[in-house]
Amino acid sequence: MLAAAVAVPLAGASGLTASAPRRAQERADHLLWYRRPATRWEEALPLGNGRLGAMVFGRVGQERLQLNEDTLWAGAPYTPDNAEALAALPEVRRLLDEGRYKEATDLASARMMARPLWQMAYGSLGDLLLDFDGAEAPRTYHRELDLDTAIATLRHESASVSMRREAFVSAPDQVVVLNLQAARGRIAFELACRGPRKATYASPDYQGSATVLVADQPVDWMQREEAGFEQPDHVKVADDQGALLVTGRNEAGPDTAPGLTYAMRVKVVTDGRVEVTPEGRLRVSGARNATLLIAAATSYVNFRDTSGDPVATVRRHTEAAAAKPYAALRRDHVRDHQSLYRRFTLDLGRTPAAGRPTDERIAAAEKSDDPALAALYLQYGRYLLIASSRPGTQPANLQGIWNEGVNPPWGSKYTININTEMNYWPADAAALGDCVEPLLRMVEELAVTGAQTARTMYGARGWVAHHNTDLWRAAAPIDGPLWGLWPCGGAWLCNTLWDHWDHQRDAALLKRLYPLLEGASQFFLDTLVKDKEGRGLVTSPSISPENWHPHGSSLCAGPAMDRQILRDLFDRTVHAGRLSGADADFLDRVAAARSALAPDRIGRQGQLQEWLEDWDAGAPDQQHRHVSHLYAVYPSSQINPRDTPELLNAAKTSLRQRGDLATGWGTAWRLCLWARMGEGDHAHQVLKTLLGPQRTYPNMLDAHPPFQIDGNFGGTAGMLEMLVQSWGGEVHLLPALPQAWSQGAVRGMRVRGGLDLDIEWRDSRPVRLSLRGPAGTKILLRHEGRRMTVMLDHRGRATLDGGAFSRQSPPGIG
Ligand code: FUC
Repeated sequence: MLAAAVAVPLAGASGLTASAPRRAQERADHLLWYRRPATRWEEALPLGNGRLGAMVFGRVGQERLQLNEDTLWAGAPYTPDNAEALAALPEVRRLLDEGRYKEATDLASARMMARPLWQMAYGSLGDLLLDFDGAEAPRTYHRELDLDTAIATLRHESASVSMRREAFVSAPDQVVVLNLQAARGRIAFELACRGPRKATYASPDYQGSATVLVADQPVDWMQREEAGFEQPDHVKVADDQGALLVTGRNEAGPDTAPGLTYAMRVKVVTDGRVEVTPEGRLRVSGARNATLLIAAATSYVNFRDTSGDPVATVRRHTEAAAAKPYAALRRDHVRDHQSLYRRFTLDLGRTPAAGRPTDERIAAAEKSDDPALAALYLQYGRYLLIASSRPGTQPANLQGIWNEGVNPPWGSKYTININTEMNYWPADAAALGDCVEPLLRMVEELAVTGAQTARTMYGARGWVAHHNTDLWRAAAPIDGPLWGLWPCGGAWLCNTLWDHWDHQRDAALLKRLYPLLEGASQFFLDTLVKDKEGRGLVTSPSISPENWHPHGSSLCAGPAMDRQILRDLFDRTVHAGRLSGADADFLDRVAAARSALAPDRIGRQGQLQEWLEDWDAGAPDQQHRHVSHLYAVYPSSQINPRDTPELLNAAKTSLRQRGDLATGWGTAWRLCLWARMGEGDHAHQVLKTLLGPQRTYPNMLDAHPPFQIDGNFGGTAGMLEMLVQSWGGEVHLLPALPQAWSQGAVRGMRVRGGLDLDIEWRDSRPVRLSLRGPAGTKILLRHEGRRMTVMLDHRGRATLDGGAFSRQSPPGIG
C-alpha cells in the first residue's frame, strides 16, 4: 500500500485528540519512543528550529533541557591568514617535486599555517533544570519524539500525579516551548539555570566504541543533577519581571578574546503561582498548567559584525510568545514543521520488530529484520535537517546545532573536507531544498574571507578555503599541514551547491552561485602547477584528506580527489557561466585547464589510485575512514557503471580494500558508494551496521563516535540513492534495491532537472511511477539497463504503470 496516498490530518490545537486520530500504524512510523528517561545526553531527544536547539531528557524528578543557540561560538571576528606562506610556497612545492616530503611538511608547518593554528569552537547556552516537588517513582512512563509534529512528549503517572509534558522549538515564534499539564494533582517545581560547562566525551575519537544502553538496566527515576547556579563568572542571572534573564559573554578562542554577548530569557505562563526565590530561581506551584517560553540570542549579526542587542531580542520573543495561547503556539509550530516534513513519505514495510521501543530496535538493528527502522532513520535525517538548517540560520555544523559543552569534539565546527558537504547530500532529494540556504550564505561569506586568504597566502585571485571553517568564516589552513593544507574545501562546497541548483533549476539561485564558482575557479587557474613528469595540471601542496602516503606524510602534489573536484568545479563554472552570459575568454581558460588536469589512474593492484603516484599498497592505513579518491563515484558521477566500467571496477577494488566498517560518516559514505555502484544488497549490509548500536546512539543520533551528525545525513542520502538516482542525464529507478526491500513506495522525491517523483514497487519492480516538473520536459528513465523516454504533459505530469516496466515492453514509451 502506498502510505503517501493516505491523508494525515493536522494535529489539533490541543493535542492529537482534537482532530481525527491518525491511524496508530501511521503515527508509529514517525515515532522515536522509550520506556525510560534519558540518563545521558545521547539518549535525550533533539528539538530545533534551525537556530535554537534543545535536548530534552524527560526525567521524572528533574527535567533537564540542554540548550543551544547557533551563533554562540567562541572568539570574535578575526583574520588568521599567514603572510609568510607566500614566500614559503615555491619552496614547499620544490621539496615535494624532489620527493622530500618530510622537509616539505616541516617547512609548511612552520610557515604556511593559519595564525592562530586552531579555529573557534561552537558553544552551549547551558541547561534549564526543573526540580519537581515531591516527585515519586511513576507507575507508568512513556517518552517520545514525534517526527511528524516535531514535539517531544512525556507522560507519567504516579499515586498522586498524572502529568504530560510537551516540548517543541517554534520557528514562527522563535522560542523553545515546554508545556506541563497535570490531569491529576498539581505541578510544583523550581527552575534553575546552569551555565555552559566543559562536557566529557566517553569516546574521544573514532577508535572508541559507542554502546547502546541496555533496556533492562535499573532506572533512577528521581535522578537529579546538581542544581544551583554553577555559573561561570561572566554569566549573570537576574530577576526580570517574573522571568529569568541570563546574560553573559561567549568563551575566548585560541589567541582570540570573546567578542559576543548573549542573553536567554525564560518566561512562565501558568494558572498557578510564580515567585522568584532568594537564590534567583523561579518557583512555580499549585499549577494545573504551566508553559515555559525560552528565548535566546547573541550579539552576532554576521561574520564581521557583532553589534546586535540580544537582550532586546529575547524580551521581544518571549513577550510576543506569551501573548499567544499555548494552543496557538503549538498549532503554528506544527503547521510550519509539516510544511516541510510532509513533502516526502517512504514506506519500506514493517515487521514485528517495529513495535518495540526505539533503543531496543537500535540495539538489535544489525541482526533483526526491521525495514521500518531504516525508513525511520531516513525520516529522522530529514527531521534533523529541518531542525538544524533553516533559511536565515547558520548551516548545520558537525553536531547540527546540538552541543552539550564548550569543548565539543573538533570544535563542532564546519569540517569541509567531507563532513559539511555530507550534511547537505540528502537535502534536495529528500524534498528539503529550502534547508540548503544557510550553506549558500556561508559560502558567499567564505568567498569574501577566502579572497583575502588567496591573496595573502598564495598571491592568487579568486578565493580559497581549506579543510575547516567556523562562525567567523576563517579560510586559512589550520591544525597542521597533514590535515589542513588542502586547498579544495571551497571548491567542494561549490560543487555541493551546484548539485542543489541542479535539483532546483532556479534562476535566482544560479545568479548567486555563478560568482562563487567563478572565484573558486579563478583561484585554481592562478595556482595549479604542471606535474613534474608531464601528467597534467595538479594542486601543490595538498593532501588526500587526511590519509598518509608511504613517505611519512600526507603532503603531496595532485591527489586524485583534487583533480576530481576540480573537474566538476571547472565543468560547472563553464556551464553556469554560459547560462549567465559570463566572459567567454575566462570560460575558455577554465575549459582549457579542465582538459589539462591529470586524469584518474588505475594502479598495479587494479585499484583507483588515491594519489598521482601508485602509492596505495604501501600506505600505512589502508582501511582509512576517508575514501577521498572515490569522490568521483559519489557524490560526483564522473566514474559510473554506465560510462566508465573500467574505472568503476578500479573504484570497487579500492573500496573493497578500504572495508565496509568505518566511523559513522565513513560508513555512510561507503553506503552511498555501494548504492551508486548499483550493489543494493551490499549497500543494505553496510546500512545495517550504520543503524546498529556501534554507530547509532539510543536517540538515533550518529556515533562517529562521539556524536557527529554527518552520519545521519550521509545515511539518509545513501538510502535515497538506493531507491532512485539521477545523474548522467537520466533518472535511474530502483538502481540499488536490496532484496530486503522488495515492496515499498516513495512519494515526493526531488531529482536533478527540477523534477519530483513518486514511485511504488512490488516484487522489486516498479508498479507505478508519477513524475512532475515543467510542462513538456523530456525525461530519460533507466531501469535494469533499459531506457525509456517520457514527456511531461501540458500540466507537467506523467504517470506510468507497471506494464511500462515489464521485461516485454518495448523501450521508448511516452
Ligand atoms: C575529519 C575526520 C575526522 C572527524 C573530523 C570532524 O577531520 O577525519 O574523523 O570526523 O573531521
